[in-house]
Amino acid sequence: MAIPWQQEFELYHCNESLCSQKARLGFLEKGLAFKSHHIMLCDMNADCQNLSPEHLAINSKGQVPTLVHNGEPVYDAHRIVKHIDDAHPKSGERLWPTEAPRQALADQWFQLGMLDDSRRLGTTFGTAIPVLTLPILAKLLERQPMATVAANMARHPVPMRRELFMRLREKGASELPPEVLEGALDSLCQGLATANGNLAEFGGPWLLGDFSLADITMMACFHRLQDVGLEAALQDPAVPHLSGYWERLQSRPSYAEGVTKWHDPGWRSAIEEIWGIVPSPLLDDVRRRLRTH
Ligand SMILES: N[C@@H](CCC(=O)N[C@@H](CS)C(=O)NCC(=O)O)C(=O)O
Repeated sequence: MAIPWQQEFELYHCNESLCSQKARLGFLEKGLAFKSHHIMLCDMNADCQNLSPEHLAINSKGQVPTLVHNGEPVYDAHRIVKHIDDAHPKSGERLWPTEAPRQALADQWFQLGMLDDSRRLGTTFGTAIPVLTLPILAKLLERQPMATVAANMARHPVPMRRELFMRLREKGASELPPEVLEGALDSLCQGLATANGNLAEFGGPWLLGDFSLADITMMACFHRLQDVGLEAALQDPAVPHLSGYWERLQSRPSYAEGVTKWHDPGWRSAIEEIWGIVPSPLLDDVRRRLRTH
């Protein structure tokens, strides 16, 4: 189905969405321009642009990001980044490794880091990060009247998300089944230990030696760990390669341009209200688990 378009690349994305950050980082690292369509999400703000009929015609799940490439939609952040890399291999960074052994590892991170509805929340690195974000979403939903959230969620096309967001609005994030949080903390630590191992194996400076899509995944995920008060886990002696790596990621121009420039005042004030400047109460647990991986 062709979607109306004006520029080669048009990106439907949301400022603080982790998957949107990855897509924007991909464009910045490739040095490619895109026409921006900013879509406010129903779990962040009562505007709820992701569930408008116009947006559902572009993404039937009501999710961001969607890339429209010459009128053809491409879904899922990692697929979007790989797609633009394949379309313009010579522009900017080559984001998909060219040699077979690194390709296999890039593919592992592609799967492991993805926010994928077909996997249970918290069972992979990519689905663990959103679990840790639930307190922020609960705070943002709490600021919307119950009736508004109920009316918006009634038209959410993905039952799992509809139920999750309603539950967050009604009960907050603390009602999460304990095994989901347990699983998420374990998957997070497993992912951090693997990343630390990759940096040791290839000698850096990037996850697989040269900069790649896997680093884009990490940049967005580490930024989110900072949002949820768990950034100190990246300084833990059990994962000694991560702190320098995180500094290098933050010093790339794409980080400011694709991530921090898009900070949302509502999101930022929710973080302040929940954690302030203190680390998350989960930090000790994360540090303990890092030692066992
Ligand atoms: N598999 C998709 C997941 C996209 C996704 O879940 N996006 C979130 C924001 S990070 C979203 O649109 N949430 C709003 C909703 O589900 O209503 C990807 O990797 O891009």
